[in-house]
Amino acid sequence: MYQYSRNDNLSALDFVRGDYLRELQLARLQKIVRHAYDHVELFRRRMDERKLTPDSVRTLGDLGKLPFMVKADLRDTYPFGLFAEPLDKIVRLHASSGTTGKPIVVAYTKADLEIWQEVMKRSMASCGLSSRDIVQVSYGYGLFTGGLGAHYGAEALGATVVPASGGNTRRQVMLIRDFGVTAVCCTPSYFLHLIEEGRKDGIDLRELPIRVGVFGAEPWTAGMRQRIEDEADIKAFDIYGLSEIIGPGVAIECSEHKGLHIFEDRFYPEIIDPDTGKVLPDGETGELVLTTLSKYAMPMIRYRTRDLTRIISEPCACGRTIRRIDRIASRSDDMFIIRGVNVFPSQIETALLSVKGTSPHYNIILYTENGMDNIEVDVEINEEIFSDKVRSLESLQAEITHAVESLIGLRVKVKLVAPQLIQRSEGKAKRVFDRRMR
Ligand code: DLL
Repeated sequence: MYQYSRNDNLSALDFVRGDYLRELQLARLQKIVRHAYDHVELFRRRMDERKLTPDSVRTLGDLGKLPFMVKADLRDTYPFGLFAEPLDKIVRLHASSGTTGKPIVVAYTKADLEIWQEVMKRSMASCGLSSRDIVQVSYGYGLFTGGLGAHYGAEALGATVVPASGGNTRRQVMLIRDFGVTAVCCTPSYFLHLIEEGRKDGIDLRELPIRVGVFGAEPWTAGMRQRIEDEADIKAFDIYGLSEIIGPGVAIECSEHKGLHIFEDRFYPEIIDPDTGKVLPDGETGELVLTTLSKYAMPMIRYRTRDLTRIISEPCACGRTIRRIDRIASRSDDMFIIRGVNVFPSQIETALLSVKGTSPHYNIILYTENGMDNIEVDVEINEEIFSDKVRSLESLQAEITHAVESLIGLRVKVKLVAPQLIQRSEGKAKRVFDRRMR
């Protein structure tokens, strides 16, 4: 039996029975594989090398035989080499810069954009939003998919959209107050910045109508969510996506906040062992691999996201029958190895925020001393801690050091830095600085 959760106005597809969904996925998969084979040279070559044809896909399980696609494929075929439709059918391009070299370019047909809008509309509804909401979109507008993705989804829902884009932070807070904004879409790190800038102008988000945050585009921990929810008195929802697959709207939390529902009628998820490429069963953690079941301008078949998670197939109390993925705590390429120990930045954030009174503004610096790799964590302290007579800075530093060291099992140097010294982000936060000598 399907229980419709509060505030839902999702399309019927969210409630389809599992067996029908599998049939739909297979039909869409067969069609998209044929389309990619017919129009994308790189894909056809890899299929041919493996003596596979589109007819080799007879069941969903057959997907496991197909070759993977990786980010380098997009760079190697820059700019239009993976397009599967002629340019006159392509109506939008987006690009993601990455840290090095050429950007990766992604393309959409009109129908692809409609699907994107639909999954974003469902995402907004899953956060309890409706046409009565005023939604401020503070993801960057432009080549980044965040701004326009959230914009069209919120608009399709009938909400009143405030297309603020990133930056000009003080004015953003003013708009939130003056317009009575009820939801903000941005990166969690930028929302922290909004809270802080508001305070400087005597605006406390807790006293305003804002009640929902749609946060994603970067990893954030449960501890960070708690801080944000407490400091703004809102409900924070985790939204996941990536340019290569569509942008935001691949997966979203529901009111249960126990994982992100993946819109698997459009994006087929697999989890693989990142070292062997072997498909892992639901429940096991590994690298998320996604196949776009109906994106025609640039189909991605078995795209290795590098994001680490697991599939949760148990039914969700919200009533949606599509599966969930666990929050993406990290990417396989975020991990660093210090003296043989694997460390994820998210572990450091978790430890840091478990200490009462710490600020969520920090940097992780990797450096070499006497030939050994080390970690330094710079944590900003706020004015309150400065003036806290009860707890000395030394004891705070010791507490943080202990929390981080016991979680990661390595010695770390913790430095407390003065308020406002850690750079604030307007989009995706950069918190790890690798200054190791190689
Ligand atoms: O960040 C799309 C997006 C925009 C998602 C707005 C959510 C909200 P890219 O710039 O291509 O696209 O970056 C994609 O960001 O592979 C993850 O590593 C990371 N990422 C995105 N959402 C989350 C999330 C957009 N909720 C890359 N949690 C992905 C953790 C996330 N990491």
